Order: sequence, then C-alpha cells, then structure tokens
Amino acid sequence: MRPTWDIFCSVVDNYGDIGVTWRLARQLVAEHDAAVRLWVDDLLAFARLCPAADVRVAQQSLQGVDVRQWPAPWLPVEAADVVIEAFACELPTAYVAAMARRARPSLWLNLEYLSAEDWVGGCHGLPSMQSTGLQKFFFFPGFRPETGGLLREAGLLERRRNFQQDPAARQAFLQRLGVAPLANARLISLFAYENCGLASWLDVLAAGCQPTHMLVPEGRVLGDVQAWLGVRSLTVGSLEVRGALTVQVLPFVTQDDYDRLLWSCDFNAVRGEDSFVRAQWAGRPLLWHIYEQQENVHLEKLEAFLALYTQGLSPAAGATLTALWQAWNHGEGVGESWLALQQAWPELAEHAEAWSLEQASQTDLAEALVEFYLNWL
Ligand code: TRH
Repeated sequence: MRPTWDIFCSVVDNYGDIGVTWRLARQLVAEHDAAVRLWVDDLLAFARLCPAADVRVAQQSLQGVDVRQWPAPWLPVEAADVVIEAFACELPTAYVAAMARRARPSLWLNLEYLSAEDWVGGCHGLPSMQSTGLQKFFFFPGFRPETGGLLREAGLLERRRNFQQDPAARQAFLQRLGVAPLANARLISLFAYENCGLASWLDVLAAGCQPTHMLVPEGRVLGDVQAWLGVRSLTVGSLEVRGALTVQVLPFVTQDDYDRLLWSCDFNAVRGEDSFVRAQWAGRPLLWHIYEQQENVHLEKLEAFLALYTQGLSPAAGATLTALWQAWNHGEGVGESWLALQQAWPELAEHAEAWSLEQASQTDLAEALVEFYLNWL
C-alpha cells in the first residue's frame, strides 16, 4: 500500500508557503511513490505557480498530486499516514481528531521555516505532546547535516549543469521569454520585496562599463524599478535602457521555468525561502532579500546564513558579500557595496558552485521526511 500524506498549506502572503509545499508534494509523488493530498486555502496563489490549476474546483489531480481546496468549514475526511502542517498552520480540529482515531495514529509533523541558526539542529525532530494525546514533531529544514536538509529533486544539479553547459538551450529558453541579451551583457534576475536600496544599485549598473541586462519577474519590486526608470507604467514585456543597463519585465513563470531563469543568469537576487534555495542550486552568486519579521528577527537569520556561507571564502570576499547583503536588507549603500564586490567576482562564482555541491551532498528534505517516517513506524 502506498503511504498516504496530507500536506496542509495556509497561504500567509506571497508565494513561499505554497511554493515549498507544492514542490514537496510533487517530489514525494515522483520520487517516493507517496499518495499526496495538498490542502491549500488560496488556489489563486497556487495557480500563479501552477497555471494548469483550475481555481474553481475543490479537487484536482496535478502532476500526480491530489490538490484540494482547504474547505471552510472543514468537511471530514480520513486522516493520512503522515500529516504535514506547513509553517505552523492550524489543522482543522475534526481532522486532528481523525488522526488520533486511526488504528495507528498519523505521524504529525510541523514543517518549519528555513533558518541557518545554530539552535535549529538541536530542535529538529523534537516531539511535543498535544492535548489529543498525539505527538507533534518539529521538522526543520536547514543547511547542516543535523537538520532536515533542503528541498532538492533527484538529478537537479545534473540537469542544471547540462543546461548551463549548453548555450543553445539557454538561448532557446531566453528566447521563449522574449529575452535577447547582448553577447557581453551580464544577466541578472531580480526577485525582491520593495527595497529603497534598489535605486543606488541601478545607478551604478547604468553607469558601469559592462552592459547589464536585468530581468524582473512581475512582483513587489516593480514599483521601485518603475520609480527609478521614471516611467508611467511597467508591464510584462516592458524593456527600458538607461546607459549600460537594460531592464526587462518578465511574466511570473512556472517553478521549473524559474529554475531555468536562475540557471541562465550570472547573478540572482532572490527573496523569502524557496527562491533563495533555488538560487543556491543554480550555483551562481546570489543576493538574498530576507522576509522581514517583527523585532528584526530576520536579521539574525541573515547573519547566521552569512556566517555559514562565507566560511569557504577569503576574508576579503566574505566581507564584500556580507556588506552587499547587509546593504540590500537595510535598503542603503547597495551601489557602493556592489562596486566593492566586483573584485571578488571570480571567487564568489567559484564558491557558489562549490556551495551547491556541498549542500547537495546532504540528504534532501523529502528524503529526510520519508526516513523520519520509516524510523518512526
Ligand atoms: O514569495 P516569497 O516572498 O515567500 C515568502 C517566504 O517564503 C517567507 O519565508 C514566508 O514567510 C512568506 O512568503 C509568507 O518568496 P519565496 O519563498 O521565494 O517564494 C516564491 C515562490 O515563487 C518560489 O517557489 C519560486 C516561485 N516563483 C515562480 O514559480 N515563478 C516566478 O516567476 C518567480 C519570480 C517565483
């Protein structure tokens, strides 16, 4: 019998919650022969990542995943063997009761947000007793072996490498998006939240000697791009040139195409959680716009990641990368830090590849979840 999995996703904002759970659901089906239901409370957000989705239906099968509109009020169903509440979303009370009623109660996992902080390893896999008598386990993704790892599909790095070694594949992909960069242009993708530091970065790119082609998928940062360009509107397909800088607005593409976009670029500005991880798998230098949290908790997470990521770098390269990431996340001095970083470019490029290989030598998140379940049985 195929093990059954229920993944519950409540979309808080943006695309990270659904991005992670949709990716995980697909991988469990494709690589672990699991029967997966993905319960999502916002099909519109889901449809952005998976345009084949029909937002009007309560149930549909997509890439082998049984995608369900999370109904409100809840309609009783049988509980699955493994239940994942993503990012501490609250499960329906009746569903929790159904988990407890089973002959062998469900394995209940809370999939947490990604963090490189030290304490994560110590908390990964810890149980917490619930009033129903069920135990809930905390499952932490992470960058170290004592965590649950990162989402990484089988063969991902090989696919990425083949693509990056095949200029015709890259060109065909970019052409499909309507992108035709100059031969010597540096290609940058920009996926970020609103950022008042953007203007100084665009200033130095426009004033630079090397052409830069910046690709901006539709999203929250467009307002800042538009303000810097001084244009009335920016829509998908807009292309503006200022000095050495070309800015082009792209549509929001599927997750697989977004991977190809990251693989195609020389440098990727990413945000949140899932695009941040995907940019690491791209093996190219990156810039992370971390999701802002109350009381600046996010800045500790940023530092924790930087401390880990810069370990393999020379002090000078580590310092320039840290300065750029700090500037970006504080919204000031980005242009200056970008210029300072240029000297370290070859080292950063090499390090990005080495980092992706090192991370890929660890157990991936889906595999770690399956192992956790098998050990728990
Ligand atoms: O959208 P995000 O800002 O999501 C955030 C974070 O996950 C944050 O931790 C969380 O607390 C908050 O949401 C609620 O960034 P993230 O995580 O990178 O998710 C974006 C998803 O969108 C990711 O799966 C990649 C995908 N994507 C596409 O599929 N196509 C695109 O064109 C782009 C730009 C992104």
